[in-house]
Amino acid sequence: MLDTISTLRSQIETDAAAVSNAAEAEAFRLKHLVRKGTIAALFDRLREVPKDAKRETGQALNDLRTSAEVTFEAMQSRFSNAPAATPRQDVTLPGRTLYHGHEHPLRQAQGRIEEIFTRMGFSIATGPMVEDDYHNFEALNFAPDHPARDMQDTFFVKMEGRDDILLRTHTSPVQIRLMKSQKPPIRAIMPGRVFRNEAVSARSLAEFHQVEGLYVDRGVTLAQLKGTLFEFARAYYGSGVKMRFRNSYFPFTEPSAEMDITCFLCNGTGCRICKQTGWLEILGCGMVHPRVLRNCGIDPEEYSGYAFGMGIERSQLLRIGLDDIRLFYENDIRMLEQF
Ligand code: 2NL
Repeated sequence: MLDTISTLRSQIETDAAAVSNAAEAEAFRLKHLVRKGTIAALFDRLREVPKDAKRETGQALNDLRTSAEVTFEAMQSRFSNAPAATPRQDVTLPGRTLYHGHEHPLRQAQGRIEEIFTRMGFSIATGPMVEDDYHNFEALNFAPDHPARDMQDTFFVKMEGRDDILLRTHTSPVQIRLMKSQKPPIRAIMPGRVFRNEAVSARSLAEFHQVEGLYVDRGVTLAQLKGTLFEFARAYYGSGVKMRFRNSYFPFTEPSAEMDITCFLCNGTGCRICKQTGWLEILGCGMVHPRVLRNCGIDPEEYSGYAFGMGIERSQLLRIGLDDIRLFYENDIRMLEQF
């Protein structure tokens, strides 16, 4: 019996050496390792072995079976990893697009405006959105009965014992705080969220964004204001734009102006966005009213200043050539993806 086992071991080794692919490995298993295979057949004959040799013979058979199994497992892992067995890759398939987020177009517009002004020496100042009447209106020379203070234009905040708390209607209160806390020269822009009690339409929202700017020093002039704003307009809207100033009125500036640039969408020939005028209004500005300077502890005999303000939503709509401010707040991915 031990001779038979030895012969089978040689046979198995010969068979194993001849195996060269997965199919032949499977044939090897079917011949030697299954219930009706060569090794099992010898186990069946263990009954015929005399009692005193049973232990040794059984041990030899077990060893044979274990080594055949190990041999088969080695074959299996060798052939199943063979390149021919893995599915082919189609290198012509289109790749998978990786979508990643980006800044909201309003935040992008604010970033561009900030960059242009910081390059010209302005710093960036921020302040509270919940303000009081003094910082939002009174210090800015609004008359006590000015219509902007009306409930219809301003959101007031209910607060025990106070009737002067409101959501800021512009970022000017940040400038008031800055002028009260710092000595000139002051040169800063104030971007931020502002609130007005207005009906939502294509042109206006109750919540939007503004950038205001302020420069206070000795000898600040209207000519410097024009030069600075012109440089801004060229950097932001394109080097080809022309500009014009129209006189205007704000309680906090004197004189006051509004600035137009030539419509860069139609090159001044007239289109839907410029309402056939060839001009786009982009901001309001003026020389800081002496009373506003005095309210902030700055002597208007010694110092002068200019200020300006623009809507961020509006500025971005003009750049894209669209005319519905609500587009920025619908969060339609087809809109946002284009920026
Ligand atoms: C506009 C016009 C403007 C200012 C804002 C300002 C602030 C202080 C003093 C004087 Cl503290 N002026 N800001 C001046 C002129 C125009 O904004 O149409 N904004 C959207």
